Amino acid sequence: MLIRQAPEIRSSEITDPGLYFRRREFLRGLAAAGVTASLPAMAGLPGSASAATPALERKLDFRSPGPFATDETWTDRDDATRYNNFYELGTDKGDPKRNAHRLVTEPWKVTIDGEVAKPGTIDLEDLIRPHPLEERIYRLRCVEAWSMVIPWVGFPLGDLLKRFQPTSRAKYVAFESILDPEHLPGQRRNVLDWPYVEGLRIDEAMHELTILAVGMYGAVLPNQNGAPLRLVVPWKYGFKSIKSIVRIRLLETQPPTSWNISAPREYGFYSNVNPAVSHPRWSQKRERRIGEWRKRPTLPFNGYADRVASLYAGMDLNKSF
Ligand SMILES: Nc1nc2c(c(=O)[nH]1)N[C@H]1C(S)=C(S)[C@@H](COP(=O)(O)O)O[C@H]1N2
Ligand SMILES: [Mo]
Repeated sequence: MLIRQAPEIRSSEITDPGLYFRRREFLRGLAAAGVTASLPAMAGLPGSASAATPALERKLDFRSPGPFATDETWTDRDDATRYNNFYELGTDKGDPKRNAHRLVTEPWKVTIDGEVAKPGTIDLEDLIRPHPLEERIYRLRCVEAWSMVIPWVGFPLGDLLKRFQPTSRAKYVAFESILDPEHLPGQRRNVLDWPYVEGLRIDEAMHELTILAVGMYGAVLPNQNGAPLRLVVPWKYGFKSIKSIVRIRLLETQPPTSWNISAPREYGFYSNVNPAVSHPRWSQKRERRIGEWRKRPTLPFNGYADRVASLYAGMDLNKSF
């Protein structure tokens, strides 16, 4: 059962379907035509949240409850947007929020290529428009043994991939985050190889639980949470849920992933949440839900075993961690 904990949102405050992303497109058109002088005037229009409006106040229209929900208490929205991992914006948990304004998200294009019949580079707006948004209340379990419960707004990654028609050779999906060292302070240090890259096996990518998120808590994703487009794979450790995606490539062979490159003994390709496989430097048996003191047991596949364990039948998850 879904228990709504968001503050009541009056329907007049909700932008009509896709308005937010359509408006981004409209503004780009204006900018291209050199009509930028009219921009301030638009800021006051009802429903036309300006770029200056904080992301969390730009409401999205979505289906709720979506097909997958947990009745667990949602993590406090302020915690979920001020305690983040986003190394492009700094390595401390407070850095991503502090440096959020440095991430430039407009305009935003995504390239979908590799083993697909219809590769292309497409504006964010065109990428999202065909997909009805829905709410998915998922746990996010960081490998650092903390977790959150977040109401994401997004759509299944599989629906998007199908539009580009994967070929029969597409066995893996590689994701790439923005590379913009001029603006992103973390990318001027070599804490990781940039850009941040991640990957999934094709069946994981096509799985009904795997989504691309464009929002959280009923509103547009704040930059620190991976605006404008991020992956959410709820049965894997948080680092698989790559933020600010600019490229999705279908491949015949397993792609490299940032954390595996940086510390192969500690982070594998699969990275399924698994209390039975310890990180070399700490246990994964328990976790602290942000906002709580007591620790709770970590569940296999982060509690999604009934839906995903079959994907790994016959694999030794101690080796394929
Ligand atoms: N591009 C990029 N994506 C990323 C990261 C990152 O540093 N860069 N950190 C990952 C890690 S370790 C976690 S736990 C989640 C955190 O997501 P959140 O800040 O929205 O809770 O984002 C993941 N996605
Ligand atoms: Mo993480």
